[in-house]
Amino acid sequence: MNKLIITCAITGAEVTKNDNPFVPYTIDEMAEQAFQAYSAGASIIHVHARFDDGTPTQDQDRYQKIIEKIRSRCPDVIIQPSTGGAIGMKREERLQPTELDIEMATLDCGTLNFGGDSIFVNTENDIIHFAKIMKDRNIFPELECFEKGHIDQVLRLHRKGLIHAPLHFSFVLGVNGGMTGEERDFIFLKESIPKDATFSVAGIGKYEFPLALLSIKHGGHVRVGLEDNLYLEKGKLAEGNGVLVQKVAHMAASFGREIASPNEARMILGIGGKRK
Ligand code: KMH
Ligand code: ZN
Repeated sequence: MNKLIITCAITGAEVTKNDNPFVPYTIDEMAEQAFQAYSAGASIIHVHARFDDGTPTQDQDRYQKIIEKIRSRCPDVIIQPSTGGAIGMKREERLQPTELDIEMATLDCGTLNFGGDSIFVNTENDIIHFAKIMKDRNIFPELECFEKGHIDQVLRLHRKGLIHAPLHFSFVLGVNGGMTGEERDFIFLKESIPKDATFSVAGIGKYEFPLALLSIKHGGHVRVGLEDNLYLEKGKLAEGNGVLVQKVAHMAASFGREIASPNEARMILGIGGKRK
């Protein structure tokens, strides 16, 4: 089977140190968490910028500093900034990191409720705009789909020539407002994308490891990290991102699936050019 790409979503925009004291806010904390994840086998680091007090930001200078620091610790890793940012941020604010020298970013492919009164807004025009900016700037999009309708939206835009192959999906399942992450959901989504597309799964909360296991078995890729899940096992907080990645690496080993290095991940995804 193909090698496994592990992405680590080290911090997110919503979780806080009150939820888990290892959630990184400062630049040094982010670099340390990225390093631990990379050392455990992550080839992609999904990052949201935050200020030292934890406030999420899409500020370009802040991203630049975080990226430089992560690269100094993990020279070949793929850094994947978020263009989702935090709930309520506007298009241009969210797009700031795409002006930096990055090779990959998330592209959120539909609107959904996000708990309480929160709505994560990604209109069709937002998606088209984000896709065009990423294409123009040679940034490879990870197509974040929180339910099946988002996949259909991607495929419609792909047919119209507004989202380009290679298509790499991320099924983000278990958001309060999105699709659940049961086995039947996984199979349905996996069978809904083109045969030549690649995919990764990001299970929120309790779905993180069961979905990781399914994806390992079915030839998909896996995202874990404190953005998505705070626990190493039921009732036991994860002491950082490294242990979450390690758990997936062990699962992969038990299925005889090798872990991709960052440059192998670039090859698998079809991202042009090697870093380092
Ligand atoms: N923070 C969420 C509202 C992404 O990174 O592209 C959006 C999110 C998706 O985390
Ligand atoms: Zn994110």
